[in-house]
Amino acid sequence: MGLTEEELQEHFNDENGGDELTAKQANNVLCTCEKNPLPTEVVVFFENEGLGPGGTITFEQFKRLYDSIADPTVEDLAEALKVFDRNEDGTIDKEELREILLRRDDVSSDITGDLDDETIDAIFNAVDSFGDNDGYISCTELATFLIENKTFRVEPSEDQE
Ligand SMILES: [Ca+2]
Ligand SMILES: [Ca+2]
Repeated sequence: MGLTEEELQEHFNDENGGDELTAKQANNVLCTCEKNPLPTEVVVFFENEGLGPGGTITFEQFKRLYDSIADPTVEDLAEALKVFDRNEDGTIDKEELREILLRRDDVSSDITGDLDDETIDAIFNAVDSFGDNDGYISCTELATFLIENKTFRVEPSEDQE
């Protein structure tokens, strides 16, 4: 496991001609390198680098991203998700959840634009009922949900199964 720096650089260059990569492109390269990150891990890395949606990373940053991807435990991911608890109240409210989902899905799919309130409500309730159903989402509940439902996709205006 693990590629040499030369191999990494080659994969990096293949994606965008050696230029900086968006979150989606970085995710593509990670998958090529058989890292298979949770989309949320890439989003958290970009956020911690001070990069919002549309931000791009250099090869140096990509190397650090590559090294940071490692099948996170619930505890690891919950800790990382705290960066999105914008008002630091210990819970992820619907607006905070919306931002995470939008950026995550921008990484893993071609969803763009807004998520309507009904979609956010449905996902919020799904995450909470996956946990303790107390009307709030903790970082731990969200991390558990994202790890247990790796293939979970936001599908606006689709009925829940
Ligand atoms: Ca919060
Ligand atoms: Ca809860």
